[in-house]
Amino acid sequence: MIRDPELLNQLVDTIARFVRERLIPNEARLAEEDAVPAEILAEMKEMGLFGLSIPEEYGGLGLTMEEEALVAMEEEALVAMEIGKTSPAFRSVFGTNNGIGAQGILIDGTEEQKAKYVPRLATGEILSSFCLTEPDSGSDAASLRTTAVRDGDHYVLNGTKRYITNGPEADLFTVMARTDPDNKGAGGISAFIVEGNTPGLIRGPADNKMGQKGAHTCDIIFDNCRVPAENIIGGKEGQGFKTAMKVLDRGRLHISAVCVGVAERLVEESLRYTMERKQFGAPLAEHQLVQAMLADSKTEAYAGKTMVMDAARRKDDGENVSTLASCCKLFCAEMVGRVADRAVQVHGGAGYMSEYAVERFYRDVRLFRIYEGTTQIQQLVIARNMVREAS
Ligand code: COS
Repeated sequence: MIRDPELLNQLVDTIARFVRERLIPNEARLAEEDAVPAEILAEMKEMGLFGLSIPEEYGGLGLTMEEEALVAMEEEALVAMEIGKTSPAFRSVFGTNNGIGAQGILIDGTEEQKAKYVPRLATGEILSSFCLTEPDSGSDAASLRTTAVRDGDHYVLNGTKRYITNGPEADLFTVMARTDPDNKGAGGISAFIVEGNTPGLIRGPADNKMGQKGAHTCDIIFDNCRVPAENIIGGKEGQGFKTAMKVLDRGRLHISAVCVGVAERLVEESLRYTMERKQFGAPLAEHQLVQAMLADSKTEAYAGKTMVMDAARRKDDGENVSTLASCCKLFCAEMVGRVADRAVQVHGGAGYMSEYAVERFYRDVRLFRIYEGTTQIQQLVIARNMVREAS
């Protein structure tokens, strides 16, 4: 649902200018320092980027899913028209506050929890993070082992969370932990809001990743970490797994939009390069085998965009889009992988060199097929929902 096209256009224009004038000139620094420069972070906060999808009553811009998807795609697409070197890490720093870091509180939190934390998430005053994955629990999220034992008016958390995005810098964590030791499945899990400075919350060293430099992950270790009982999301035990799944339904749509944006960016990169470079006496873009790759990438990016916009609209209309979100994530994450592969291919030897953006994107997009549920988990969710609905 797009509420006011003119206002949305203004927002997209402002973001485009920011990308052109501030992000692109700082890309080399981002990669070199493996960190978003402090002044860029301050400007992102100033612009309201941390609260794009947070409701207006909590100080955000309150974008609908369709608006958010458009902005998410547009950012990448607009960058594409510029010099052509940027990193999804710029988005990652504020994306979590709009997405998996804040949505657990927004979707299932009590009014008190929302009032206490969400306004500060919307301004970027605090950074957030989502702790589900563990060393022995990834795709099988319901098997998590982190425990939360009630002790008076606190819960005591023990366990390790792994590959936690924004872990090194987050001020606020949504943590899924087992409150019922006798229930080894989803029903034994609760979600907690844990402040980053709570004694017993220990951050491991930053992970050394394949790509997405500037976006950091690490282990988060809970060692007798005492969390006020009032910080259990929604005030009820046993709801945490469902909260996590609802957060991921939304997150999967957002990631799909990002995949489409990156794919459009890569199509632009591929087109520009193949129109400039000549072989056999003509630009590469006029050779039919190259044209086939350009056309396939354009078509697939368009298909992904259409899917994401449809699912986002349905979500805004109140439909349960769990299956469709997984369809989008499955298709778009795989699609951008193919598009990135073709982008390297049409660049030839240049595509293997780090001064060309496609080399970096080739590594960056690999993550889309893994996080927020692997491709195989999306297949499982889709098929299970199909069977459930039919029976
Ligand atoms: N929304 C609301 N509730 C949901 C839900 C959703 N999207 N999906 C599942 N649930 C509920 C189920 O209805 C069920 O509730 P009841 O017990 O009341 O019936 C409960 O949650 C357990 O669901 P289910 O039995 O389907 O759980 P499983 O353990 O079989 O696993 C999968 C479900 C595999 C889909 C889940 O573990 C998953 O998504 N894994 C991937 C995790 C992931 O994405 N990790 C990435 C880390 S975050 S970057």
